[in-house]
Amino acid sequence: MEKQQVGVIGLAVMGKNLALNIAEHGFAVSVYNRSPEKTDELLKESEFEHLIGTFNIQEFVDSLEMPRKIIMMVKAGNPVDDTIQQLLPFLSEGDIVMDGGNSFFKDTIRRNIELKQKKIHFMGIGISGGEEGARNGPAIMPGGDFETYKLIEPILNSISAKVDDEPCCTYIGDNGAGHFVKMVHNGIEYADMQLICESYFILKNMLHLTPPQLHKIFAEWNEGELNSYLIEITSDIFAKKDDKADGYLVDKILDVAGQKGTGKWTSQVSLDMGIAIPTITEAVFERCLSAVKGERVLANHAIAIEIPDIHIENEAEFIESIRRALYASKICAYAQGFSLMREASKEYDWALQLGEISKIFRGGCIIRAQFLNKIKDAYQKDSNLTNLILDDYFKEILGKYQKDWRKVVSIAIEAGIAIPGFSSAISYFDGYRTLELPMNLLQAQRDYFGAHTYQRTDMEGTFHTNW
Ligand code: NBP
Repeated sequence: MEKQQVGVIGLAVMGKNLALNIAEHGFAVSVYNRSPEKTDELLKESEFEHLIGTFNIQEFVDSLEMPRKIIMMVKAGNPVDDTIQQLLPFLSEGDIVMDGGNSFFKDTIRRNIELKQKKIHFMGIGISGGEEGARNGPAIMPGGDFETYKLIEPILNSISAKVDDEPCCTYIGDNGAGHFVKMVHNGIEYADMQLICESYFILKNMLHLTPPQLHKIFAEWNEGELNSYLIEITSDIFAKKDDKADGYLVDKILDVAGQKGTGKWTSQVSLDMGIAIPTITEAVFERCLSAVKGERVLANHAIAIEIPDIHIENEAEFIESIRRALYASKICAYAQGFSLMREASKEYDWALQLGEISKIFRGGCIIRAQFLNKIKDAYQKDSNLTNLILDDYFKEILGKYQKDWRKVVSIAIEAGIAIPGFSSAISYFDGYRTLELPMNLLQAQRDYFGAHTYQRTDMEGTFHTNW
């Protein structure tokens, strides 16, 4: 029997759709899943003769041409190690094992080393776009040896999303680079979603807008510089009527957010590296805060404070100010994510091409947005750009929008509306551009209680004072 070109292990939402996508692009695919029901299900759904099901690991591996190209789409964590262990006895030198799940990049670095010792090529491949992306074209972030990447590039390019006919797939860097970039993508996604939710929160609570009105506003925003997948789906969400009761579905959904961990990892890694990503981290914290609904209900009853009722004179003007505040905050959130990637590139010697990364984020993935073209342009102008907010375009926008941004943040705080994303973003902007922060006092405090020493502005050296 002729051998198959690619194998996919793990046929839950992502693996199933990725296998169909690969088959649709003409590649002969073998699939395998631990529980056979999912394999049966996929075979029933598939219309491709060159997509074949296998029901044990040996049959799966034997069905593939050499060097074998195997994409794992199993749950991140131990299942990835388990699957590798199950594959190993049947693999040959030079075979390529790819992990397309959301693995933690340090696990990917470890697996890369372990498999290299066994002469198996291991690639950590970030795949973004959820179910729809996996089926119709995701953004793909491959990390590992460049030579191995070249062997799988034709497959990855053909199944990826395309923007202006260019594949949303590019080699990211060695070992864990692909999974690192996918992790930061998700961190940025957390912040982007949080900022959109805060805009909604202000519009809903201060202007008392209804879902159809919100639908219209977000649809209009999607026509301009905020144009993005997340704004588009937000507009759609506001239009959705409840099919179980009267009204709109968004109003019936419990305000408790879930999370799977990639946002948390991004924040944890940023703390380890000492890079400030407050807007991304606030987005993680806000999901945590939302999760303690019981405590929040108690607090709501216990804390009876008077909140001023603020009347907005010019609604249209205020809506435009919120749009500007959202765009400015979004720029800061992306600047934070890209700063983290810049630092990681140095720390792990990945030589990340931030312009190329912003290019592949333009299609397939959840944060796809017109605005990524501006990030691409910024890095094309200066590949060593220290921080996105120093680029001419972003600098100009932040300068132009800062008045509205400040107004929205202060009115929302006055009105008792929690906006951790907006306020952390503007504090990041102000902190980053401020010549003298109050850390002179902090250094004095540290020296006072812990003899931690300090430096002076007027002389060289390290000083300690007996306070
Ligand atoms: P899940 O993350 O829900 O994982 C389910 C798959 O893992 C099933 O095929 C399951 O097999 C398999 N599996 C488990 Br659990 N333990 C295993 C083990 N010990 N050995 C072998 N297989 C095992 O699937 P998903 O939502 O399709 O996501 C797959 C990967 O892609 C994850 O890393 C995820 O984080 C990532 N991702 C997901 C999305 C998304 O939108 N869902 C987007 C981007 C990336 P079984 O059927 O036998 O239980």
